[in-house]
Amino acid sequence: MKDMLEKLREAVELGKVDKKSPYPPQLKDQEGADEITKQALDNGIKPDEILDNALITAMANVGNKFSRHEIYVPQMLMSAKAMGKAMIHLKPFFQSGETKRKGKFIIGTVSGDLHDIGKNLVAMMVEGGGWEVIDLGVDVGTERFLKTIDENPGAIVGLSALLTTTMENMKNTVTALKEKHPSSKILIGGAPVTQEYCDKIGADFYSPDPQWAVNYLKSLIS
Ligand code: B1M
Repeated sequence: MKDMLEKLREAVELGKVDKKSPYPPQLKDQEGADEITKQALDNGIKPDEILDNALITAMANVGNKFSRHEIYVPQMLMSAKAMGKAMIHLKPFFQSGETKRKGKFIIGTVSGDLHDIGKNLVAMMVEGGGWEVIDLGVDVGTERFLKTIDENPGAIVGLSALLTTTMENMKNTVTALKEKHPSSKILIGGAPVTQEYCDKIGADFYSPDPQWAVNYLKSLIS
């Protein structure tokens, strides 16, 4: 079982999407994230174990390699693609939590920021926790968030940012949302975001990972 997770971690880290993918050349004709994830599930490995011990680990390694200039953007993209392919198999498990919706959750990656892997994980986990998720995607400007809250009064808002440069846009969005909807609850997250930053920009909650986000939403209705 451990071998399978290790194989999956390697496939994602090297950007091997599926068997027919010619990239990377050293894994030609070998199974990729698509097939290995399916096998892992068929062998009874739990989806959260696959996520934590293979996929998230792989992406962290990818990030470290990128920082050390050992890989570049195209390689990162292939890893993200492989992770996305694996997530297609995991998604139904995260979504099958409960049928009755607990409320609405609007989520998006802030303006100027195209990273969506973490945001998608949060969206998936929150949906699995029984919430209706309105996913606005990436590069979402303040106006779009405002319009969506207007259309969904009482919805909780989640903002994700992965770049230090787009954290400023997160701040602007939080300020505008709080100005127009003072009682709205705003949850923020993303690799460079911290509790200190959350306090500074006046958001309601900082979540370092999807589970904290789910727990926070739960706390709002209990
Ligand atoms: Co980019 N990138 N990237 N990138 N990328 C980072 C973030 C970076 C740290 C890499 C590095 O330099 N080491 C760096 C940012 C540096 C900084 O700002 N100080 C960086 C850079 C510089 C860039 C570009 C500028 C590169 C370039 O073009 N020169 C460019 C910017 C594009 C843009 O956004 N305008 C860019 C592009 C890309 C790709 C497109 C190639 C790809 C994104 C693909 C995609 O998302 N579809 C990519 C990737 C994959 C990464 C790394 C390697 C991985 C990010 C990721 O998905 N991690 C990343 C390095 C790293 O983080 N190790 C990096 C896995 C994901 C599960 O984690 O998103 O942190 P994360 O989410 C976590 C938590 O943060 C939390 O839950 C998740 C699970 O625990 N969370 C929330 C996230 N959002 C949340 C919201 C919440 C709650 C929790 O509530 C609402």
